[in-house]
Order: sequence, then C-alpha cells, then structure tokens
Amino acid sequence: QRYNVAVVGATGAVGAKMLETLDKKNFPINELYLLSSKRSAGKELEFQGKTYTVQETTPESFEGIDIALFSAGGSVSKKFAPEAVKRGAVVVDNTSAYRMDPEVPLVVPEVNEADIKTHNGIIANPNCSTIQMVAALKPIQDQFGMSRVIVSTYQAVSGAGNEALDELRTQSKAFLEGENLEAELLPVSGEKHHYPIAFNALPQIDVFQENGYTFEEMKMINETKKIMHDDKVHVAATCVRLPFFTSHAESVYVEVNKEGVTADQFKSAISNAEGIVLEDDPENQVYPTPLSSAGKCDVFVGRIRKDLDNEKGFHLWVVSDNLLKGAAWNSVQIAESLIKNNWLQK
Ligand code: A2P
Ligand code: 11C
Repeated sequence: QRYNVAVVGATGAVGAKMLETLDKKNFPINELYLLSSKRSAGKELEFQGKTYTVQETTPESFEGIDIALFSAGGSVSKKFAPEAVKRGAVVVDNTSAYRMDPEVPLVVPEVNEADIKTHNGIIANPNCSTIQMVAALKPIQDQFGMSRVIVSTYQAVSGAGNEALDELRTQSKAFLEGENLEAELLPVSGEKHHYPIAFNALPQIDVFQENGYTFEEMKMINETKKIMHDDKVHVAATCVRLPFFTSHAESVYVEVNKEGVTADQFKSAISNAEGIVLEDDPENQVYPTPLSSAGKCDVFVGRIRKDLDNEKGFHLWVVSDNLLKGAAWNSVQIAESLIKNNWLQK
C-alpha cells in the first residue's frame, strides 16, 4: 500500500531534509504534495527525479492526504494541523505547538514508540536537542534508573532555519575580511537585541521565560519528563548556540539510581541500544563531533566517564544531526511506525 503525503514547510531547512529522508528510506508514497507559505508558492523542487510545484498551504491542501509532516513553525501547525486532521490526515508535527498537550503523544520511537497508538490525529515530534538526549538516556533509565540530568548544549545554527544559516555565512565572511558584523536575526528573530553568531557563542536559544530559563531549555526539561514517562526526574539545561552549521552536541551529566554501576557497564548499556552508536576510545582519540555525525541518522555517544565525587554520577557527550534524528528522520520514523503497526486509522 502507498500513501498520500504532504510536507508542510517543504522549502525550509527541515523540509529539505524531510524530502531527502523520505527518498533515502524509500517511504511508500503514492502522491506527494509540497506546501509552503504564499512566498514560495510556484517554486519547483525535485523529488525522485520528478519536478513538483510548491503550493501555498490552505485547509483544502489536506483533502485526500493520509500523512502530513509539518515543519513550518508553531503558528502554522496551530492553524492547519486541525484542518488536516478534520480531513482524515494523521499529522506528525515537528513544532512546539502541541508537544505538551496531554492529548498528543510526544514520541522518539526508540524511547516510547507505543505512545503513538494513543494519538487523536496528531503526534508531536520533540525538539531536536531533546530527541538525541532522551535516545541516549533511555538504556540508562531502563537498566540503572535515573534521578537527575544536567545538560549543557552546543547547538548548530541550522536549528534556527535557513535565514540563520545565511546570517552565519555572511558574518563569517565579513569577519575574515575585517568588516563589521551585522546581526539581524540571532539569537532569536524579533528580539530587542541581536548578537553576532560568527566566531561567537550565544547562551540564548529561543525567548526567555519568567523563571530565567530560555524556551529551548524549558523544552528540554519538560519534554524529557513527558517522553521518558518520569515526572520526578530532575532536569536542568543550559542551551548555547555555536557557529557551525549542522548537528547539536551535548555534555550530559546523569545520576543513576542503582549503586555500583561501572563506566564499562554504562558504556555497554549505551552500545547495545537501538539507534545509538558508541564512539568512545580516549586512547585513540575517538569521540563524535558535529562534523563527524552530520548527514547520519544515528545518535553518537562518547566521552563516558564516572564522576569523581558522586558514585552515582556519569558524564557523557551526545552528538546527532539536528535536522535528521532531531527533526526529519524522527518524523519519518514516526510515520513508518504508524504504517507498520496499523496505527493510522483511529
Ligand atoms: P516559505 O518558503 O514560503 O517561507 P525555515 O525553518 O528554514 O525558516 O523554513 C520555514 C518553512 O516554513 C518554509 O518552508 C516556509 O515557507 C514555511 N512557512 C513559513 N510560514 C508559513 C505559513 N504561514 N504557511 C505555510 N508555510 C510557512
Ligand atoms: C534550535 N532546537 O536549535 C531549536 C530548533 O522546537 O522544534 C527546533 C525548534 C523546535 O534552535
């Protein structure tokens, strides 16, 4: 059986990866619709040797669609996802619009695939920095239990979209040519202040909340608890944007519940987990980096060490392509699971 698929935000940074992933994974597509805003309507995109004309998203775009992959921002999902569901489509939403809605499953298939089954037409794809962390933590939670997580992120500019990538390119060139750096977009479009990203590090991803954390940090905190079905685990996050294009890296500290766990046991739990690749050999300087993981669907883990003071504390370094496992691949995986398990129909 083949399915009618719509990609909303097909012209964006994640949209391009959605198309690449649908192609690479040979997703069973019958008809494909590429949707955007009015701005890109009429633009032509290639998919599997065929030219498609991008169309403006309207409620009627979803007539006859089986699966709609949304990645065009939260307000677009709020407006159009219910329209898609009304017309019988199942929506995989890669925005923050519905993630914390108790009626909407928030899914990383390696962690909580069974939650997909409870959907009412919308399944939320978590934030990229959350996905790679919970994928790495799942085998630890299963085998040793987990009481606390403290994460600091090193996030790629592509997480902020195509315009942010352009800003990094322009500023990098200007910096090397000795010109002034003009910042117009990052850290967050529409904010009062903008700071250069080229040759810099910005400790702000998304807007500040009243509690002093940024929205990106609160996403990591709240989404982790929901996906891992653990309201009690303590989670703290500091999210930082760095001047590279692809893949988020994270330094993660985790406290396990079980006594006497060794670094080797911790490594072996990680290396046996689905979707995770252990790259950890300090003697030979083996560890993952943003460049080494870019373009790959897995989550890469290295630098696993036991804390020197806390017997139950461990440190690890988690890296993954934010546009693939962090967005497009995780969404397509959810769509594959809907089909494989016969969960499309309610
Ligand atoms: P468009 O090309 O028409 O602007 P990115 O994350 O790289 O900035 O991409 C955002 C994606 O979301 C683009 O495909 C963009 O289309 C799409 N988009 C933005 N606003 C809307 C909207 N109001 N309706 C549908 N798609 C939208
Ligand atoms: C970033 N994590 O790197 C963000 C992008 O909630 O899906 C993803 C935003 C989201 O800027």
